[in-house]
Amino acid sequence: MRYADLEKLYKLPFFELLQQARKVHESHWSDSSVQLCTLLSIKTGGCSEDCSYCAQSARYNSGIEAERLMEKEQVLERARAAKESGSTRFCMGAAWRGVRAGTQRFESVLEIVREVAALDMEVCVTLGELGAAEATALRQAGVTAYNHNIDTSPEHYPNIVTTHSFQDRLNTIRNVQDAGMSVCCGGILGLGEEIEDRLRMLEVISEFNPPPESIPINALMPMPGTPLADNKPVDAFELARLIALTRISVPGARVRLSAGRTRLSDEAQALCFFAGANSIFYGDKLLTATNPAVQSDLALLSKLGLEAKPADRSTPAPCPRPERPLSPSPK
Ligand code: SAM
Ligand code: DTB
Ligand code: SF4
Repeated sequence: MRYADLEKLYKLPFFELLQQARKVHESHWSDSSVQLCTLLSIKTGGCSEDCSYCAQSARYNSGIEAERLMEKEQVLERARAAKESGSTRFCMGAAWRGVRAGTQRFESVLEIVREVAALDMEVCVTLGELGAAEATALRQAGVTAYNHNIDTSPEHYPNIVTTHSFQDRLNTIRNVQDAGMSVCCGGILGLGEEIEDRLRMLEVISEFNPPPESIPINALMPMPGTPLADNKPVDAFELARLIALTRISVPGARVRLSAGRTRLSDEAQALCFFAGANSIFYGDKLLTATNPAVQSDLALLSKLGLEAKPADRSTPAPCPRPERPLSPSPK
């Protein structure tokens, strides 16, 4: 969707925007299902990158210590427990700049993926930068979706990260799409960005070809020791607005109400579901930060009459739209 159209929508009175989002939601999603995804950090901390929001960067004293890649059996235990608690997608994250085919650590990840896939869960990984060979190997091992966020606008990105570029992020996303995996790509609100940056981010994401299968919208969880530790909390109405815009601009994507739910009331979360969110991270922990308890999430879903979505490993990656490039169009 073009920037000008996003801007027009953004300027609508809140209830009008929500009404439009609701209409789009209802015409694309016949049920009231919510996708439950469980995160596990399989390799925590010590990351070479300088993402200024992240507790796992080795550059900041956030109190998160660098750990080694978890053992396969431990990961499987957590995946089985996640399945047991009703989760259908298991998302494994690693604090790496990227992975390279032929290395021991990449082989270990492939081995873990094969066994998690055998549990009949949707398997998502987020390992940083990928080349074509790595993307193909992950797909063959059983990964269904790859999470790689663009996080903010191309213009604001260099203020947030300097050790890799926005274009590097897009290149990885291209490799993921070419390998036939679904793309999970979203961003963070609260990075000191302007409204224009949020709209630009959505412009880029909504023009991906094929469109992303899921879009995580995170609200910054300020991490002590990071440059953004003192940023002010994201306003719940702003978050709901962005979710509504995401729903309208990518109608077929699962829009995930992601990091930052611990700061939201049940009512604010309900507003976000109404605006078009139909996916959450489920489980008491995100990667290093806390998430609402499973029991309180189940209670909230039940109060709202929302159901957990069943797993679907057969979900194909979204089909390409004809003739639309994956690159940010000029403003
Ligand atoms: N290293 C990989 C990468 O950068 O893609 C994967 C892990 S990284 C932690 C995954 C995403 O988590 C980031 O792109 C960002 O959107 C989100 N994230 C990280 N720290 C966050 C924070 N403090 N608050 C909100 N979202 C955060
Ligand atoms: C995403 O968009 N959010 C998740 C997942 N993808 C990997 C991560 C949120 C991390 C929140 C901060 C933490 O746990 O350290
Ligand atoms: Fe590393 Fe990812 Fe954190 Fe950036 S967001 S510092 S790449 S773990």
